[in-house]
Amino acid sequence: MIKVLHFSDIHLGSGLSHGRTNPKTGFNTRLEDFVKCLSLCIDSAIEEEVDIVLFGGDAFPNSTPPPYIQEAFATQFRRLSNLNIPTVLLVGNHDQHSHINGGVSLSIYRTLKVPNFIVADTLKTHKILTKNGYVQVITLPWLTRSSLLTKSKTEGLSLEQIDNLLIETLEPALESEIRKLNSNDPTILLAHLMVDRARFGTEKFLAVGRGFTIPISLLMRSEFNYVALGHVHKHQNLNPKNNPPIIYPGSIERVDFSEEKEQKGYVLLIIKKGQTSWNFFPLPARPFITIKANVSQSTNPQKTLIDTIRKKPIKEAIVRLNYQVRSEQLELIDISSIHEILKHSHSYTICPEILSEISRIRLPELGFGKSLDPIEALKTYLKDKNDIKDITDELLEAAHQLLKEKNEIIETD
Ligand SMILES: [Mn+2]
Repeated sequence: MIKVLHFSDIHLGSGLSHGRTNPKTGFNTRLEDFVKCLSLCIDSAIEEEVDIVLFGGDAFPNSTPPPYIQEAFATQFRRLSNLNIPTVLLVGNHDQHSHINGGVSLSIYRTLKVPNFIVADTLKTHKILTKNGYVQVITLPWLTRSSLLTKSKTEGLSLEQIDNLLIETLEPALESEIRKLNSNDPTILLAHLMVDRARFGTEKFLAVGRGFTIPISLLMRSEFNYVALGHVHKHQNLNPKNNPPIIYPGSIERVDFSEEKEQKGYVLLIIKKGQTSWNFFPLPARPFITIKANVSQSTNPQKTLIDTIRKKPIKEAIVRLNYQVRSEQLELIDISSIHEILKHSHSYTICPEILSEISRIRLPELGFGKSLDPIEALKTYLKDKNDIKDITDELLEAAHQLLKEKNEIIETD
């Protein structure tokens, strides 16, 4: 029997703008929130006496975190090393430097030869001895187009063609790792990637327009006892039949408002005689609350706004207040009293949206309930701008270029 703790997407040091300096420690409170959730994961690994810890990638928001954030990360992971718990640190897209190969922020653990630590930045099978025998972990870090393909192979191809070529190259490489496996040992695939079946929020496919995705058929293999994923911040099991479970544990703390409604946590699993059972354990991530109010029809917008805020459990939460108001109502709102109420939250932002009748009439194509792609929206905007008519084509060309670059960077989750 092998017991495993699987967690991912720590992103230590991100979202600091939602925090404030803790006067007792001098650290940003959001860094402390993330460290708390990380330390609870490590506590659990130790208390449950797991045989191995698998980290699914994205340790920090980028590949060059400041030393005090590196130190906070190392202080927690060191507890695993002290107890000789084998730990695999997989390299995610946020851990990679755009010009250097390998996971820059994590490679220090390899350089220092931290006992029982593996930094995984290549497709490789690791045969790891735990206190309960061998485990085979195939590691698949975040793939970039340049990591598998040479420039000469991709020249003149569209992004879609390059993605297809990437999958065609990955498939036999993964197959060759699978054929080398020992069928008697528990086997786990640990991968940082976007699977075509991944969802986030409500029923919305994450994959659309976000670059390279892997077909789930590549991961649904009977040779695997468990597929441990990283990258998508919403916890989900992509294979409800559990043959094998294909799990995103999600991030351990809320990185931004897009994760407002998601539960955060980690996964504990047991592989016993080829059968895998797993459980998701929630972490006490700080709540994010969006308060929406439309006071444009209210005779007492101040009261409407305060009543709306008072209905929400804002204490200790990160709050954003979005309200719609007509410009002539602005003087009816005493913003300092709104600040006074919101001060009971952990932190807050106030975003008033001033409704203007004129702009709505002028651009009906951009009206409520309509959606346009960015290029169409820009064209609609430019149609109305006589003063910049002569550079319309250049602006559109520049927009196309920007969107193309955005797709190439694939800096998603
Ligand atoms: Mn990622």
